[in-house]
Amino acid sequence: MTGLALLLTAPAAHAADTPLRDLAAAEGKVIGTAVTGSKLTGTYGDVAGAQFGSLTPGNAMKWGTVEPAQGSFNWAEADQIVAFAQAHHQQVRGHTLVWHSQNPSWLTNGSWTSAQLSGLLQNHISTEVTRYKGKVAAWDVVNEPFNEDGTHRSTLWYDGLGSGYIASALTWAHAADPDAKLYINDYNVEGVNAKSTALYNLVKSLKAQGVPIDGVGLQAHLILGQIPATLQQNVQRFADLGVDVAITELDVRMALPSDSTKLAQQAADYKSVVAACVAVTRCVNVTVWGFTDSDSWVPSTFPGYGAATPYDENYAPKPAYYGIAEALGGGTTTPPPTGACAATYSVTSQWNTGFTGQVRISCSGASLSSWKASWTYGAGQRITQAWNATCTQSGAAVSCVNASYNGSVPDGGSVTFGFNASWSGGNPVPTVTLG
Ligand code: 9MR
Repeated sequence: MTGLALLLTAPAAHAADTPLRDLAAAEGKVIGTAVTGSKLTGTYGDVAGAQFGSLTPGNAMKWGTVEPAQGSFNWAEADQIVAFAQAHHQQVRGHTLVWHSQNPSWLTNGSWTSAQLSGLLQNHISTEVTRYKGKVAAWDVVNEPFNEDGTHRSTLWYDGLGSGYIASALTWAHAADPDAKLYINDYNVEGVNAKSTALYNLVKSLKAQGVPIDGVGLQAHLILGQIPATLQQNVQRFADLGVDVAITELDVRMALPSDSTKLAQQAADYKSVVAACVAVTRCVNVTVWGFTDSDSWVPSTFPGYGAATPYDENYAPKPAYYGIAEALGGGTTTPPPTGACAATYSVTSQWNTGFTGQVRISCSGASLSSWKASWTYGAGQRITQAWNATCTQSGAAVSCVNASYNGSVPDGGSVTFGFNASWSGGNPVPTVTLG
């Protein structure tokens, strides 16, 4: 069997495009990604280093990671990420000092007086912030303090220390590194709603009390086609309080499987989020929560959902990557098609005067609703009969269009058609063009 595949589009990485970090810098912004330390080699490391100006350890700086047993510290992954960032002239966003989740069991299972709890928290914050003094540009000091209705979440910290734990944590962090920018970070606070208004009121009151608060982090774990309409307005109202704003954990999840329509919507969604940040001077950083679909929390947390990041699992940039680039002013970048459909021509049997041929049209990351496959015979071959397509031949030019029932080629699917033809002298394989 002889085969020839023709790629219609070029889905490969576009190395010549201006890196996102440079586009962002030209806008006075920083584009970042969450990373997993053990993966920072090979292509993952290359992309993380080249495209992003800021790294957030996805898990490496959480209390449960850094102090799994009381007084026994494990800084290995955090140190590695910080060293990588320094080598690549990147900022680090420290994540996170005070949270209700991913705490060590010795802490959560302990029974502490509020004085003990306060001492533990102060010690944790001082130890970690001091270790990375001058190396972490911004800390998510407090993570996810609110319920959806804007009341304080019941946590180890709130329950044991009252709402004042937030001001205390910020004050302790500031004492350990006065130059680090200190943030409160939460999810579902991207648009104007009860939760973001509670965060707004908290920041306003902390500012009024002189508590060191420099920024708010809007996580932005978003759903395809559901970017809050009030995002930019919300970013602006925080900026107007006199704090910086960062989009700290951006991803846009979709019901799987992805297809070209969803990927185009995702590109628009990423673009609109980044554009909202670009539009507000005090929005300083947009960080994606993992840059590749191979390193995302989404599929395991939301079964049936995924494809939430700007690169696919093989590190090829998706339309979302180009959506980000466009919002950062990379206007000359033309997003490539989301994938490719390929036509493979093969001779399945051949005898002294004739042969049977087949063309398979397969799509990956793209789809077709109708198709036409064309080629030119170079040695006088003539189609005599075709099935699953209507083929016409004029001179050497052959053109086959889909039958009424097989025009649609889904993303990840294929269709085939066959034909008989005559030949003499030679039967070279032609190049098939899809149109
Ligand atoms: O990406 C993190 C994932 O690897 C962890 O399993 C998960 C545990 O909750 O935490 C993820 O990161 C979270 C971040 O720290 C805070 N906001 C929500 C993120 C997604 O869960």
